[in-house]
Amino acid sequence: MDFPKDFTWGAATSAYQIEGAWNEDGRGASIWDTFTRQKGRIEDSSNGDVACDHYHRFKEDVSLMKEIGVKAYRFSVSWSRILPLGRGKINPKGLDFYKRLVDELLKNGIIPFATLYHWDLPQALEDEGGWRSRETAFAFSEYADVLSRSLGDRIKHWITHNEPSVAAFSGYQYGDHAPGVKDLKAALRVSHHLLLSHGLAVPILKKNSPDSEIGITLVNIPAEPASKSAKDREAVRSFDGYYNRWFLDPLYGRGYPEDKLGEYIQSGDLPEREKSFIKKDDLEKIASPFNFLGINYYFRLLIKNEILPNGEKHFASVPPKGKAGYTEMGWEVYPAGLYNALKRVSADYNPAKIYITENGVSYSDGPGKDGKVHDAKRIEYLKNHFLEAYRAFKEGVPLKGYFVWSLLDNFEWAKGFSQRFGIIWVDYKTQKRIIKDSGLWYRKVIEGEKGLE
Ligand code: IFM
Repeated sequence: MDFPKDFTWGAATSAYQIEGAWNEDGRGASIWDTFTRQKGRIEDSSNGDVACDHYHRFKEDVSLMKEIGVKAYRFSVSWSRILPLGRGKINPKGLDFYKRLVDELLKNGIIPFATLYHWDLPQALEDEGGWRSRETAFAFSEYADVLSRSLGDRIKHWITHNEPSVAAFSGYQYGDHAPGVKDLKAALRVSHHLLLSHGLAVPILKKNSPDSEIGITLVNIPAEPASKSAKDREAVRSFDGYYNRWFLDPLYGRGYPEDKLGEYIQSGDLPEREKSFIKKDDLEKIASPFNFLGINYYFRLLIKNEILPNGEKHFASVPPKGKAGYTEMGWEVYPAGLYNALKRVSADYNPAKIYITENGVSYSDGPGKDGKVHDAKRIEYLKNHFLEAYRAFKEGVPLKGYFVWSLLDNFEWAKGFSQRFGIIWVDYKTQKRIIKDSGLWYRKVIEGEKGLE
């Protein structure tokens, strides 16, 4: 591997998953505070009230980043720390926390990449309809304005949204994420308002932070047909339209994919075009030019065609044939999928810059008798994914950086604390941190030591 010297090796986290301090210094409630308190929502009945207590320990965490040698840190901002009710009254203590965090990063030579929305909508906005309401997109642009006016001098890399597909579909179609709604109609509305909010925020961020770069992060799920049949290939296209093209196409100025629009209008999941919540000019706003595309990659899916009892054509995922490795999330380990995702996005949409804004793995290895964490499987996983990213880079994909998910073990949403993605171990009782072997190995990769592959 011979990435250029300025390649941005980083690590990523998000606010609700690590910060804790859920009711301190004027922070308002978010939908995850509500959701985690509902019975049966979270596998181990935990919540992010304390999590990694990063709010109080951010200096220690920055010093660990420095020890690992990451060049950049991707974190998210808690909207309800800044605007406790989602809009209107600003909470200066919330802004102050992120100023202190960013100053600490800069002091240590670490580039901050700030994500505005990583799923923690202020509960006050949810009470007014949340992302189902168009007004939330405008509240988001107010939040982007407040944040970038205050931190635009220090932060030069902004990411509007993290994985809007997950926010829309897990939050509103499957209901396994906050706010726990199960309704495809709602999810499609939400996806549009998320994209619209991105489009509204881009010019605001540009204005308030003029020499910065702005992007959006999408999780890419490369799909492959389960067989060679035409039906399975058609099902792959349908899945890809649902999960990938639905977001990529409008961001890159193509509007929503016609095949999916037609399908949803026919099934009644989208209103007829003239009555639609997709208003004139929205698509132009969504396609507002931005600087980089963030790609998160975890797994591919093998897709087969399925006819539902009501005759509707559908897709389903099937397990791969033969022996496959799985992570503790139950996801197939498939490094070539990262290469495929990068090549495909690059060929079809031609983004000027791509960052892998998340990739990593959940394995629960903890401290051994020697007090160290020997997570050899994570090293193997990362190594193989780095190599696939490098393969794509060598073939011309404009890959500028790679953020490992995650810096710290943390609160894994519906799975609570049962999953550990960190390159740093966190003991949730004592809040002690230990850099895992993978973190020490990552340092060598970043330093450019030869022979690691
Ligand atoms: O922990 C999540 C993160 O918040 C978003 N991307 C996937 C990760 C692993 O599930």
